[in-house]
Amino acid sequence: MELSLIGLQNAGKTSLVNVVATGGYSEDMIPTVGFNMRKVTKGNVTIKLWDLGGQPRFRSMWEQYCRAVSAIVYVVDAADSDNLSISKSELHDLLSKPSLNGIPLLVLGNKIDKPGALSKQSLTDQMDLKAISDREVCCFMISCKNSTNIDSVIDWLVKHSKSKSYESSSFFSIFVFCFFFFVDFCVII
Ligand SMILES: Nc1nc2c(ncn2[C@@H]2O[C@H](COP(=O)(O)OP(=O)(O)OP(=O)(O)O)[C@@H](O)[C@H]2O)c(=O)[nH]1
Ligand SMILES: [Mg+2]
Repeated sequence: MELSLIGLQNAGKTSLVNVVATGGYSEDMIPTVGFNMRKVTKGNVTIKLWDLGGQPRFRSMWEQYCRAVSAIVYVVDAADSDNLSISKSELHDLLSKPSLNGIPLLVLGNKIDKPGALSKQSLTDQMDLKAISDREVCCFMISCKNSTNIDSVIDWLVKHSKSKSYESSSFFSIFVFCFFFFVDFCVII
């Protein structure tokens, strides 16, 4: 499965990739220039993660990297109330693109270890997540620093990769069934 990680600069996207991939966390992070691609294997699922830069100059490429993915993961710094309204408008702008219609969305409120971090209810309200009705939306509050709720994030990602592969394998089975039915039919005739 392929996923895109987006959100404003400093939200903790690259930290999340590191925690999911290796469990490692560092305070000394270099802002992502452009994007990074990492492949992470969990059980029998391999996830290709596009970790995109969150600075304003990189936001115009978010849509392009979200088009073919199974899910969009949007990371928000839940302790940075000053930038919450920008984060909200960037998210809603992105989701208004017709090319991204219906792609499931996972919103992660990160840095809940910090004093003053929002609750899940406040984040849901302030990001206006209830207004998103054209796709599946899920929200978790996490801390990359303390590895809080990282297991729930991984479970969600694996579950969504399974439903995708299940869907494609069912389509494949139906196709094979129809093909042999048609061949039998021609032979009988
Ligand atoms: N307290 C705290 N700090 C965090 C947490 N996650 C990330 N950080 C810090 O936030 C800063 C930015 O993290 P990055 O992972 O580089 O953020 P980013 O979203 O990838 O930023 P860009 O690449 O510029 O878009 C770093 O100093 C991290 O150590 C967290 O859960 N708690
Ligand atoms: Mg980064």
